[in-house]
Amino acid sequence: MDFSIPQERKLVTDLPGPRSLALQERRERAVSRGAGTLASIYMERGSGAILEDVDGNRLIDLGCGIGVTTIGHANAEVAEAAAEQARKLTHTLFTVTPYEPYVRLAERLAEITPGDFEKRSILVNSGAEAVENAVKIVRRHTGRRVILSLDHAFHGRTNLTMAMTYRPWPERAGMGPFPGDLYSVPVSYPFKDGLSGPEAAARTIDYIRTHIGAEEVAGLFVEPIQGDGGIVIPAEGYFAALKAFCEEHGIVFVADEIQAGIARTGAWYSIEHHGVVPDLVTTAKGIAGGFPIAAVTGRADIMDAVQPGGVGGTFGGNPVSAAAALKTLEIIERDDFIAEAQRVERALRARIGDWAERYPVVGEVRGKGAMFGVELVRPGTREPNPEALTAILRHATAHGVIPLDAGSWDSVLRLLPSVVISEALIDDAAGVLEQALDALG
Ligand code: PLZ
Repeated sequence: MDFSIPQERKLVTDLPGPRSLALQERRERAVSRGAGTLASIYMERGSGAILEDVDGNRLIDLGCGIGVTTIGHANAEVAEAAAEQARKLTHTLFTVTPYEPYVRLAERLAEITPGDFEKRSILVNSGAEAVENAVKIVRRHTGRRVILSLDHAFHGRTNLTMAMTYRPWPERAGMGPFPGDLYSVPVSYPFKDGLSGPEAAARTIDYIRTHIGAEEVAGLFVEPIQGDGGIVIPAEGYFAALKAFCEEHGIVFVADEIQAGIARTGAWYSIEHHGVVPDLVTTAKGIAGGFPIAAVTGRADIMDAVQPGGVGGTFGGNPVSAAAALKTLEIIERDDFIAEAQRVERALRARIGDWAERYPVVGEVRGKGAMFGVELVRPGTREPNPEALTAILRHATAHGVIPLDAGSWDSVLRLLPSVVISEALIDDAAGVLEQALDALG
C-alpha cells in the first residue's frame, strides 16, 4: 500500500504545538464545551496509521477516530470513489427516487453478514440511528415493547440509545427523561466476575426471568466485543446460551457491530468469534473508511415487518457515503484486511501481551484483531485505576501517540489501530506507553 505520509512518528514542536494552541483558543469561543476532546491537537491530514497535525507533527493513531478508519486514513481509492460519485449524483433521497449504490451496498451487506437466510438492509447516517431503527423494527416484528441491553454497553447518544447505554457520567447526566421499557442486564465480564460463559449466561437469564419476564421482550441488543465498555469479551459459550434462550422465547437477537464489526477483530463481524448467527446486525464506523453511513441488516421476515414509510430519513444511505462504503468493502476483501487484523493481533500480543506480568498497574491485556484493551488496576488488586489511565493518556498524547480511554470505571486503555499499522509503529507506540507505565511504578 502507498502512503502519502511516511509511516513514522516525528515531533517538530511540543504537543499541542503553537497552531493547535491558537485553534484551541478559537474553539473555546465558538464550540460548546460539551463536545469535549481527548487531546487538543488539531489534525491536518492522515495516511495509513499516521495523523499529521497543523504544526507538522506526525502522530501514531491508535484510535482511528474510535474504530472508523480501519483501512487507514484518507484512503486514496475511497477518496476517488467518493469524488466520482459526488460529481455524478449527491442526493435524491432513496425513499423519493432510488439509486444503485444503496441497492448494491444492501446486496454486499447480505453477502458478508452471518447467516445463510434471506436478508434485507436499511441504510442510515450514524450508529445510534442504526440501533434506534433496529429497536423500531424488532418492536414492530414482535409486537412487544421491552428492549434489553447488557451492562457496560454503548449504543449511542440519541435519547433512546443513550438510555440503552450503561454509563451515567458523562454521557447521560442531567439529560433525562428517558424512554421506558428498556433494561440493562448483567454481561459476562471474565476479568471481573470469573464466571464461565454458561454460568454468566445463567445469571443473565435468571435476571431477565426475575426482573422483566422473557415473554415481554422484543429484542436483546449485544456488542459481541464491547468497545466503550472497556473491550469486554464475554466468555466462551455466553452468547450461544443467550441466543438459544432468545430462540426459545421469540426474542430477536441483535448484534451491535458498530465498533467491532467490518474486519476490525479479524473477522467480518465480531459475533463470528462466538459462533452465533444473530437475527439482526447494526454496522457503522469502519464500513466506509471515514464517511458517515450505517446499516441495519438481517432476517428478511423481521426487516420486512415494517410497513413502507415506517423507516427512512433524508440523508440515509447517501450516494457518496454508499460509494465510499462499497469501495471500502472491496478493499477489505481484495487486500485481505481480515488477515491483516489477525497480523495486528499477533503483533500486539507479542509486544504488549506480557504487560500484566511486567507492570503492577496492569490487570489484564485482552483483545481480538486490532481491538485491544489494557485493564488498569490498583497494584495487587482488581480495583479500577482511572488515575493511571489519565496519566498514560497525558503522556502518550504529549509524545505523539493517540490511544483511547474506555470502561465504566474509566480504567481501560483502548487500542483501535488501523489494520495497516506496521510492526515498527506498534513497537514505537508501545515504547511510549511503557514510559508512562514505568513512571507509574
Ligand atoms: N454502538 C457499539 O461503539 C459509538 C461513540 C463516540 P454513532 N461509539 C463511539 C462518542 O463519544 O459518542 C457506537 C458504538 C456502538 C453504537 C454507537 C453509536 O454510533 O455513529 O456514534 O452514533
